[in-house]
Amino acid sequence: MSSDFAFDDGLIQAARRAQRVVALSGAGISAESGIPTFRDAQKGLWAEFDPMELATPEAFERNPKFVWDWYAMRRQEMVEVEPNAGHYALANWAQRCSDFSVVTQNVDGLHQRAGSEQVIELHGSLLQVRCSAEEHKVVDDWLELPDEVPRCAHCEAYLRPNVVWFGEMLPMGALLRAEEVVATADLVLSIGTSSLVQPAAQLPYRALKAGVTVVEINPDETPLTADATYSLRGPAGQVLPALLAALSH
Ligand code: BV8
Repeated sequence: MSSDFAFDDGLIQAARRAQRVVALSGAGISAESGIPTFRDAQKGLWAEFDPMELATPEAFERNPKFVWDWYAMRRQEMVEVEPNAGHYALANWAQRCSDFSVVTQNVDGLHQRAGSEQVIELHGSLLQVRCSAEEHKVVDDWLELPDEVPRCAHCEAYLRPNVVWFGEMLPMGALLRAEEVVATADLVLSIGTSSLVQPAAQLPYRALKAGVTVVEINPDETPLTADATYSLRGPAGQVLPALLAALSH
């Protein structure tokens, strides 16, 4: 595949040798699948609301139906989108490594649909719903009601999306595992994230501190750009397939 990306030889050598690879991904890797990032304008009913305000326990407390419907709309959106070349490139890259982990901030499940097997979801999953009162009680099916939020069949509390809201702790197991894999990797890719949301934004710095090569892939600069070992300015759906192709030349 011809590509107009000329990769630094040092990057190609490091990526060719890397057997333990970690891909950290943010909303930007799903942008080319048509899913708006949190920085893009929201659509419809929620257009004038900042997602950072909506993705909070306070918003759900204040207006559970409004927040529930925002997630129901985003879940519905998932039915119509597909993984893109960036997701597939990561799934293919894993074939040439002994250990390839995806650590994602995304809740859209597209890495799994593209065939990635080791996926750590730091912020939960849009496709899952749980009881708002019983912490880890994921509910497989529920009845969508026109005028109210579905309730837990067990305890009658509202159901809620099984995602991590702002101000909520990340699932500890996922975070610990993510910290472990980045610190013991040969190569870390930071793809499509504004590197602003904590504690996910700390992960590339853990890798750098452990002497691991960190490659950022983003059309824009981010707070990580100055510190990354390499920073590639471009969309993940083009850069990742081109980088993977360059490894097999
Ligand atoms: C916690 C699930 C602590 C929900 C998400 C003040 C008040 C309150 C909290 C805080 C505060 N200051 C700091 C905090 C902590 C807060 C935080 O980091 N805030 C920041 C923003 C200031 N973090 C938290 O609250 C976390 N929890 O800290 O708990 C705690 C301690 C003790 C006890 C209790 C609690 C929880 C954070 C998780 C929030 N949930 N998602 C849902 O999805 O609805 S985060 C959500 O927003 C996304 O998952 C994503 O991670 C994040 C950012 O979204 P986007 O901007 O859309 O995406 P991203 O940042 O990845 O940017 C897109 C990038 O892609 C851009 O750079 C763009 O250039 C690039 N791009 C675009 N196109 C492409 C591309 N790249 C490649 N290819 C392309 N084609």
